[in-house]
Amino acid sequence: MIETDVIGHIADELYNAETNAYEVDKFVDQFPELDVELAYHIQDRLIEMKCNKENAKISGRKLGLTSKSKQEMMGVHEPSYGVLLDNMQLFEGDPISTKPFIHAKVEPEIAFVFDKEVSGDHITVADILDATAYITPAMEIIDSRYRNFDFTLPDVVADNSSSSRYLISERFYQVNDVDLRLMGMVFKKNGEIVATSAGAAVMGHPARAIAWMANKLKERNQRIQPGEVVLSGALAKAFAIEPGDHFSVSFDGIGALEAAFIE
Ligand code: OOG
Ligand code: MG
Repeated sequence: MIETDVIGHIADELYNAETNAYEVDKFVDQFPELDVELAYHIQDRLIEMKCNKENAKISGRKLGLTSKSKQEMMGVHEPSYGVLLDNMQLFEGDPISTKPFIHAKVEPEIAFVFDKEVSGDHITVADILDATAYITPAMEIIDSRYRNFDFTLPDVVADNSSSSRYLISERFYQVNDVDLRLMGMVFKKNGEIVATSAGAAVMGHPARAIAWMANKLKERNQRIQPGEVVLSGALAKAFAIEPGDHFSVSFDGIGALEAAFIE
C-alpha cells in the first residue's frame, strides 16, 4: 500500500475499534513500514476524524510510558504522547460507566494546566513551569485498541497512546508550592493501597516529560496552547477496572481525586 493509504487504513481501523469497542491486532507485523514518524501521522489523522465525526475539540495532551513502572509493564522503553479531546473529560463525583470500554485500566497522573503558549527553541523544565497556571491530581483511563494491550511504540503512538478518558481534580495548586520530584503519591483500589510513588518516577521530574513532548511537538509545528491540560504520564502501573471498583489518588501537598466505576 502507498503511505497515504496506510495512514487512512490504520486510522479507520483504530477509529472503528474504539467506536464499536473491539480489539485489533497490532499493525507492525502487517505493515513493516510503520515507524514512529508514520505513526504520528496516523495519530493526527485519527484525531482529525474524531474531531469531525464527534464534533470534539482538542483540550490538551498526554504523555505515556514516562515512568519505569509503565515501561516495564508494557515492554516499551520510550515515551509517547497523544491528544486529549474535550469529549474524553469526566468529572469527579459522576459515576463512570464501564460500558463504552474494551478492557480499560486506570492510572494515577498529575495534570498541568497551561495559561501560556509553550514556545522557544529549546524548551526546558523552567519554561514548562513558567507556562503552567496550576497543577492538580488526575486519573487517566486508558483503553488500548490492541488485543491484550500488546503493542510496539509505533502501534501505541498510532492509537493516540491508548487514550480513552481523563479526569482532573477541581482544586488547583501552584507549581511553586510543591517540590514536584519529591511529591509523594498513594494510589488506592477499593480502600487498599495498590501503588505508591513520587513525582520523580516520571523522568526525574514530571515537567521534564512535558518539556520532552513540547520539543517533539515543535518539530511537527504544534504547540501546547493556553487553557490546555497535559497529563505527564502515570507514576505507577495501570490497574484493570471492574464495575463496582473505586479508585483514589492522593498526593502530598495537592490533595486527592476519586473515581467510582459502575456497570
Ligand atoms: C500506553 C499509554 C501509557 C501512561 O501514562 O504511561 C500511559 C499504554 O500503557 O497503554 O498513558
Ligand atoms: Mg497515562
